[in-house]
Amino acid sequence: MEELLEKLDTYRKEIIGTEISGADAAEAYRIRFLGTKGIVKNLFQEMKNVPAERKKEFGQILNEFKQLAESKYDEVKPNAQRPTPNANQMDWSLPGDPISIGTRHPISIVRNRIVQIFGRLGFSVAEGPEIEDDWHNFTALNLPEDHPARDMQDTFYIHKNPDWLLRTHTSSVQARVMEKQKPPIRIICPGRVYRNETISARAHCFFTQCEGLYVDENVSFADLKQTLYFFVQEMFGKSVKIRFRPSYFPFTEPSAEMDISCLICGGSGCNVCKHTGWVEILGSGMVHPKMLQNFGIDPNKYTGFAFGMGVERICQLKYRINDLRLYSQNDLRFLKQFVSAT
Ligand code: 2NL
Repeated sequence: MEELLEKLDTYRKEIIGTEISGADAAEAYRIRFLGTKGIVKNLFQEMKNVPAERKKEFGQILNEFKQLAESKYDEVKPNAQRPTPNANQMDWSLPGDPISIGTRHPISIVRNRIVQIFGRLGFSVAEGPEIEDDWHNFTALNLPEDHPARDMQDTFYIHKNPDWLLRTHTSSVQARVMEKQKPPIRIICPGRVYRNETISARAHCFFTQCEGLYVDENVSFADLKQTLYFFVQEMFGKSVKIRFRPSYFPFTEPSAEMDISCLICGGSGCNVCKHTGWVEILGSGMVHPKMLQNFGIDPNKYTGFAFGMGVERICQLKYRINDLRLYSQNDLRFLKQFVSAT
């Protein structure tokens, strides 16, 4: 009997002292104390072992204990049981819960727009692997062994096999197309590329590139200029002007970087264009004859132009985004500002 009273005391302390949160904990409590094989049931079964003269006293104690156990459960029951809906009490005319369909990522919007503009000029989309081999990313593209882009500091290599790396540009896709397909080739290659960079507002270890390649007979620098001029007018508006500055890329000769007149100040000078009136948007040039040869394309018969642009950069100019990190932070306050059907 004394033993039973001690047990009861321990259980009482447990009931008062434990905090029950959530449906699972409430159900576990119910089974432990109030279930068909629970503590309360067991204690009532002990009744038969209690001496006759103390049965009344023990019965009272047990009843109080049962009430305590039940009242604790009543407190947490709302969490444990979902009310069963009663068809007569339901208001069927209430509107349903809205389904949020989200918005397209700004990089997707701009990439789709680039693809659409070049699509109208007869360019089709080509895609390839993000994990590349040295040949398609560097060697085939006329990037020699000692080129700084090949430095461990600039490129992510795969430890197990240093012949594999994360592509640093989508030129590797163009290399794969030229391997298989003969001219005319007119492709646009959007995709993610990787550089071993410290992340800041102006640099990231990955970005989205969009390269283009046109190889055929009689393709000239004039075609390159007019194609890219058409592109910026479609992307940024008819009033945009362009200019080319001589530059260097290992896979093109001659090479040029293209600027557009500043969208913010229209050319009169502001912070965005650093008071020059111009902002750089892409690199381009005539495909190096050596590269064509690498793929068995006769450079005496065929010529081509190529260009490459960072989609983040185009997006930055179009939507005035001042920090590259915003693109990959998944902050809804940023993402919700972009709405597009395509
Ligand atoms: C840039 C500059 C460029 C190319 C990419 C290319 C590809 C092949 C052959 C020749 Cl397969 N050229 N790509 C050419 C010039 C510039 O990109 O600033 N990109 C973000």
